[in-house]
Amino acid sequence: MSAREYIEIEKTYGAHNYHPLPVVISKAKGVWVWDVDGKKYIDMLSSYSAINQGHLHPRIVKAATEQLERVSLTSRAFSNDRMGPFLKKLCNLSGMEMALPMNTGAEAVETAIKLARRWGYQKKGIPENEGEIVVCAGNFHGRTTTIISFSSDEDSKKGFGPFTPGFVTIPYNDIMAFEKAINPSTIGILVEPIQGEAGINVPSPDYLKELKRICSEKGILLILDEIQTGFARTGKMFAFEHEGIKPDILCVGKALGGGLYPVSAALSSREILSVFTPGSHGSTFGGNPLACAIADAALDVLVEEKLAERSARMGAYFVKKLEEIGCPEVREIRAKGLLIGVEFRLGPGETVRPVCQKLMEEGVLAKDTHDKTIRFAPPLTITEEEVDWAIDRIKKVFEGCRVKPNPRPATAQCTCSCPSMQNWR
Ligand code: IF1
Repeated sequence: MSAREYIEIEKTYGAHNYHPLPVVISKAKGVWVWDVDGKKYIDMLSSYSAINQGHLHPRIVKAATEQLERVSLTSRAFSNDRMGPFLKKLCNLSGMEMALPMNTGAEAVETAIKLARRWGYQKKGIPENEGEIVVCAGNFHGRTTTIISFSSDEDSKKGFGPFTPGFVTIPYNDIMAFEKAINPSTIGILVEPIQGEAGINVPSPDYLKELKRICSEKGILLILDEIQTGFARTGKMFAFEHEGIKPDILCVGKALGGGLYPVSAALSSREILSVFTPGSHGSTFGGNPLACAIADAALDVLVEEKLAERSARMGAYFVKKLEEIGCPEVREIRAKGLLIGVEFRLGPGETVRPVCQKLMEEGVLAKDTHDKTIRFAPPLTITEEEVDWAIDRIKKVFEGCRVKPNPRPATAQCTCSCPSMQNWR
């Protein structure tokens, strides 16, 4: 079948909840992917930082195939020989005392919300059902109904009400706003160390440290969502390490699964996690032996290949090369390690999708976030030569095309027939 035929079948039988670039990937290895016509591309998205170790890392694939010869799923009705050792490794790596394994990032965040609420009622003495969790405008924490209840992105929440109460929104990177929001019902704050989807928003240097100071003083919880920033993406194993603090609850996912399998977890102290008793929370696949074997190997790769140090080094190199392009259309480059956002000067209604389309034609797969920013987040295994390969093509596109207005149509100008598609993910 041709690429066009694959796209047609996908549009006929798949819901149109995405507007993907017209590329049909059939093979991947390391930082490279190939489409059905054999054309090679460099992956600058890493499935939103879920492929930090590179596509199909041999050690992680080996761990998966060996485990598939043994046992894949037992449920938590019984124990298995992979979960305990994996959770011990994850706790030691993050400095947290205990972990609750789940599957997707949203499930880890939902787990953290339930954990924080029950702690608020049982340990802090907040009256039942009156607890408040502070969140930040521009957040992205997943797509469940409770999580989108506190989203500030209309596309993510319109038409999905009624919404879950108990969340108070403040501006991101605003310490005074957090202090003002705190009241006797406040349980804590849920926040991303760097806001990914909002456009790679890197906060002030001491933001997390200040949040932690206030939470400690007030006896409330700092809940960090490191599902996108975790596992070496920002140049440290976890973004909170840049500020020398630790969260009370930590949500992780994406790259924990080594690009092979959905693996996530909510981590905390024994004291906080003690509010979960048998029957109070769970999941069919959470902590399954296949997930744990894969994640165990995924952690080993991060540590033994020193991917955090590599992310810091290659991120600095990548940003330097982007700055040297000197594209007048670029308003700002924001980065931490290999989490890089390039924001363009655009008029209202314009998007950078045409730039991403041209990058794709040159062999660079990247995605815009919130219309004006292109995210460059390659696998952390990327070499200097591979960055140079990408930069040569990025330079050609940035220099060659003035970012054309791409008015947000009442109906999509996309190739798909759905009228409601406003932007693409
Ligand atoms: C989509 C965005 C990124 C996340 C953070 C929790 C989750 C995510 C910080 C939930 C997931 C993914 C979801 C995917 C696109 C992508 C995304 F554009 F949606 F916002 F990365 F920025 N916390 N992010 O980034 O994890 O349940 O997906 O495993 O939904 O379109 P998940």
